[in-house]
Amino acid sequence: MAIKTIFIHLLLLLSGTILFAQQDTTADKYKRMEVMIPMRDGVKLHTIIYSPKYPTDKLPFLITRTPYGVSSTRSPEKSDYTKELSSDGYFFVAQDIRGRYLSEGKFEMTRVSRDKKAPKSIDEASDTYDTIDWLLKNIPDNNGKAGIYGISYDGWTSIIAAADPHPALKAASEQATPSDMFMNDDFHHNGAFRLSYGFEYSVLTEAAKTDSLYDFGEYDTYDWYLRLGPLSNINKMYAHSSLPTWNNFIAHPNYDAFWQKQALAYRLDYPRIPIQHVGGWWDEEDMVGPQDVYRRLEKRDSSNRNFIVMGPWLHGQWANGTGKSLGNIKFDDQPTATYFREQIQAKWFAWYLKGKGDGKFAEAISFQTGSNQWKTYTAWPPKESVTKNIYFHANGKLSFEKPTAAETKAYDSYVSDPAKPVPYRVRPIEETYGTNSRWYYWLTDNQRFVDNRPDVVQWQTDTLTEDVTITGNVLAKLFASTSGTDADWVVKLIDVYPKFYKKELKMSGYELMISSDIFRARFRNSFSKPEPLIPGKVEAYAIDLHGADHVFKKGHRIMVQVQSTWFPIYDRNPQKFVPNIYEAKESDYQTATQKIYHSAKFASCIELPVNK
Ligand code: PG9
Repeated sequence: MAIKTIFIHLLLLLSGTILFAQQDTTADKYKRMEVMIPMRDGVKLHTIIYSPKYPTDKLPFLITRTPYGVSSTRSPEKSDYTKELSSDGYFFVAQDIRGRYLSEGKFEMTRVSRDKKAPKSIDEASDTYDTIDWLLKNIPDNNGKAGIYGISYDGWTSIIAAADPHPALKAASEQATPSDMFMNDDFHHNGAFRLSYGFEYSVLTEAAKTDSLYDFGEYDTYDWYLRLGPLSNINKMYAHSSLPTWNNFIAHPNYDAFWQKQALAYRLDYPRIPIQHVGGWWDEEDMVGPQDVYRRLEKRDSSNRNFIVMGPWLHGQWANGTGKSLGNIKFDDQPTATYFREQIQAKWFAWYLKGKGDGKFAEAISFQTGSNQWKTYTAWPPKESVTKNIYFHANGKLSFEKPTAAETKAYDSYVSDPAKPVPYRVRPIEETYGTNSRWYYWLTDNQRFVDNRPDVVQWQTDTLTEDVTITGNVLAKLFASTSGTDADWVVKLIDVYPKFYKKELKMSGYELMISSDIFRARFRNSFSKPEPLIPGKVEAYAIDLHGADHVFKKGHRIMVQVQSTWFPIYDRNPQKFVPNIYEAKESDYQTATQKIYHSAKFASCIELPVNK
């Protein structure tokens, strides 16, 4: 250890800042130090720092900030996520954010921006700023640069740090950040409430300072949530108003200032530093966040600092293992996650923090599913893609031809019953983060499990005679009516494998969701001011199904399914308009007859970004 380092460690030990410095006894190339770093308001944040034992050069910091506890952070060379980076040499810094695990202060879910006029005010950006300031001054042999990275909540802390960066922060890799908790990520999609996730995540982070699971007392939580009845029973029977995030769901049923101020659209102006957005095509939690933030920042990226990487992954899958498959889906033996870590993430930080490499990064890198190939694009969505509508028809047909039928009879109809909601995935529906939970890969479940339910309608093409490639954004344009005064519309775009799939027999007829989402009809005119529907009136809905890069192969078929419940990931819509669904009564929940139109006038379709 250099004399300067010993001296500084001694000072830190005496000041009580260092909690623990590892004895230099192992064969690891990194040594560990545990410190409490003071923030501007006096709160101290618990931080682990791994430094190379034998640095050959001055090194940058790579920081991650998390609510999930850093004490168990392993030496960077022992974790898949950082192994490749570790061989390059960085100071790896992992910090418990305010109020979580061993950090002082109060946790606040996706804390809003501070009031900059108050000098001691704090937010996650100022906490990152103060951390970097401290590191630069107290960790010797640094090169004066820092990068920040992380997945999901840690991706969100990364992008927030980049929104208001310390001058030494030179690059951020936000991975699966949420961007808007009302519109498209963990807690709601288009205003529809993510019940099981919202409740279980509130318990996870707010029942204690460390992660907690709710004890449901049964494995299949579908039954538990159905027995729950109206949402108000969560506080009445279980949470007793003890979970701030749950209480906020009830207090803010619409897209009001509470949600708007948290949204990244409100907090980001232009890319102030280079930012890499990383997401998964089957991310069950924050699939939209990286796509949404990339798109917004791209509009004001005059210095070419904004980049996107999308892979065939579930939430954070790129951090571990090889990424050769996901659920039942295989990627022709390609180690997609390893490729990301070695060829994309490591090169990104090596360039921006050390000047190593050629600094040439593609604007958009995507693992195209179906063809199972990495692709690069000069823009996202690529300019070459052209919009083509694929239309719903009578007798369950789907085709590129526009329907010609008269509107009065041209619809498919089903009865949606909130007492018998469609399960969102194959039961048993284990607790989200519970033992053996299949939550992580449910978006790749075979949708055949619902295709004979009377409350799911579907349309499909004939067997494709040539490949259909879609690269870009998918949009559902639905013409629908209901006998009720509120409704949910769930739309799924599905790749149907051949009936006899010789390459892998168990995949024969598999119905793989490529894009999907839900829309709560009360918000059709405004997400801030819900309005009742008029029973029987046909309304037009444009439902964003987000990005995809997929080849529907020759021999497959394209299918669309529509339904009005997706339970318990989404709460049941009472189907009768009430001012606040979180306060609905049991008697408000009613059956409704839904009609999806496919006439010349009301030509429901999916807008596909077809790429030759
Ligand atoms: N999806 C999780 C989350 C991020 C931000 C806020 C709330 C939840 C996560 O995996 O961290």
